[in-house]
Amino acid sequence: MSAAPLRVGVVGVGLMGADHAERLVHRIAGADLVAVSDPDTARAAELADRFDGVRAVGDPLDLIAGEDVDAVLIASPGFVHEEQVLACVEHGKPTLCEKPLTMDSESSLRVVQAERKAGRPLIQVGFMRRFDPEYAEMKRLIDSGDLGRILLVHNTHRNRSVADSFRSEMIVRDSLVHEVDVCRWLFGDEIETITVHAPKPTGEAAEGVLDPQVAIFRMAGGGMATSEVFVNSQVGYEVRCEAVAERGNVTIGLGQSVFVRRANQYGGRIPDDFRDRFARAYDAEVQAWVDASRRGEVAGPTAWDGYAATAVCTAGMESLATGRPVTVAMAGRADIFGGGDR
Ligand code: ISE
Repeated sequence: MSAAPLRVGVVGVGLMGADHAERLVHRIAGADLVAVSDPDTARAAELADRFDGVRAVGDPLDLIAGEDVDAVLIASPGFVHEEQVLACVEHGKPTLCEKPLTMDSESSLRVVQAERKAGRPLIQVGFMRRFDPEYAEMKRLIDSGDLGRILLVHNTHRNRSVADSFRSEMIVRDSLVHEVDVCRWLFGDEIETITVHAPKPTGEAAEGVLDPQVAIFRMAGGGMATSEVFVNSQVGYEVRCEAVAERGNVTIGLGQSVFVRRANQYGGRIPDDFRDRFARAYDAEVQAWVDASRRGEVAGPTAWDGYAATAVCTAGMESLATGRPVTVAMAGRADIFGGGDR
């Protein structure tokens, strides 16, 4: 492990990027935040001013090339990820890229190929749920084999509300992508076919947006999963997952806050959004990235995981549009890695 702290630049300082910047400064060991970048230069400058020794950079590609930047955390919108991740790879910089890796499977494959050509793993994809203590325990139990083989997974994913610009296909590409990764990870298997159904939409969604949606995955090894994604539920942030195995089942996300009784009512708190619900997961994810980067390694979800998830979502967006099951088209792993493990 390098003795010097990892000098990190954050690209994109919207909700998630600003949250990661705070995290890097206040909660992550072995890292120094040195630069931030955003098309909204005033927002980047305002964030940089909050910390000592952090510069605001106009062009994200300048930040990525910066000699004072060892590693890059990309929290910009998905449509600029390909260019930014490829620039990181070109400069040989370890990168933590928020999901989705890119907008479609072809561009994600280009990223996998570029990393392969660079000759060493550099990319971690921000599927933070793998670092959540509840999901991690669920995975441990499933992998222990004590409950037998995993047969089914049922996911629920609800946001209180989203901006009107969050369209139907984004529910697949930006939200359901988490369930795609969770299912690949829990089953240890690829998703072969995806079907996305939409009931009559809620009146709380923007005009023309199909919300909620229900996706069905068929895993290559015969498992199945269902996922409800409802991004304008009006309630709060609710993520639940139940894995059904041959001799038992595991549920996470039932809520762990204190239980209060008051004025003839009882109940606990529902988190506001993902930064709140998954705060510990984000901390663990970024710490794992910093530690691995200082060792010259990559931890957690890889560029291949990002590509596989994008390939499933590309098929999912087609299913949403056509109403039919769509077979996921993916390059063979061996064609890219020649039988190697990454
Ligand atoms: C957002 O981008 C996230 O990644 C959240 O985890 C997810 O719940 C939300 O639906 C997405 O828009």
